[in-house]
Amino acid sequence: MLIIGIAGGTGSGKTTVVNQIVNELPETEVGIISQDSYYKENVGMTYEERAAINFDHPRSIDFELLVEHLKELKAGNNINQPVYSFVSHNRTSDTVFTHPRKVMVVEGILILTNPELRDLFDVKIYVQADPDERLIRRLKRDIADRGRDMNEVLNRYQTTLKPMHQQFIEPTKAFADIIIPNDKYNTVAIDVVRAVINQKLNV
Ligand code: UZR
Ligand code: MG
Repeated sequence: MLIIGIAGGTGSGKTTVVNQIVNELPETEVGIISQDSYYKENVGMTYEERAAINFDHPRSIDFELLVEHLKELKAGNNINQPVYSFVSHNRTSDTVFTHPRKVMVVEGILILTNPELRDLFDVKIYVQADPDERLIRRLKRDIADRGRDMNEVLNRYQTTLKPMHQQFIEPTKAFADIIIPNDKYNTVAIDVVRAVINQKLNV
């Protein structure tokens, strides 16, 4: 199994890069796991308390479970992935039955902050985008898809997203094997990653 970790700040375009990498690959050979599914379960908290959680700090992620699940997949076992709700800010009672695949892609803002997880990745990728581009994308997405308003997004960006990015996310670029610029000139970087994957799939 080839495990690829893809990190990068919020709005850097991780999802787009993941899609660019996996499109053209046979669906049966590739699985995608999102860090978003592994936010910790917030037991005994009110909605207001949960909404106030710093979701951009490494301690908000259940890395223990994510590491355990990846090890299970690597050993050839199936897992039940948790399902997280951004609306209630909590883990739901649903799970997603997930099979091991030849290539597993793990994506999320904080996935390169955890040493155990880093050790499990065969290839570590960081998606690089300018902060203003990231803010623009985050603003558009949170307003269109997550029911937030402009003030809320801008406040959160200044008070939480930006400092957490500088403290925890940006420094993990140093762990990356490949840094992918998220713009129209990234085709070479994407091709390199695809070549690594194809080599693995052909053996
Ligand atoms: P990406 N997030 C939420 O908005 N609500 C939640 O319940 C859990 C997470 C956000 C989180 C982070 N921050 O910036 C973002 N907040 O999801 C990461 N607030 O997702 O990598 O797609 O930007
Ligand atoms: Mg995303």
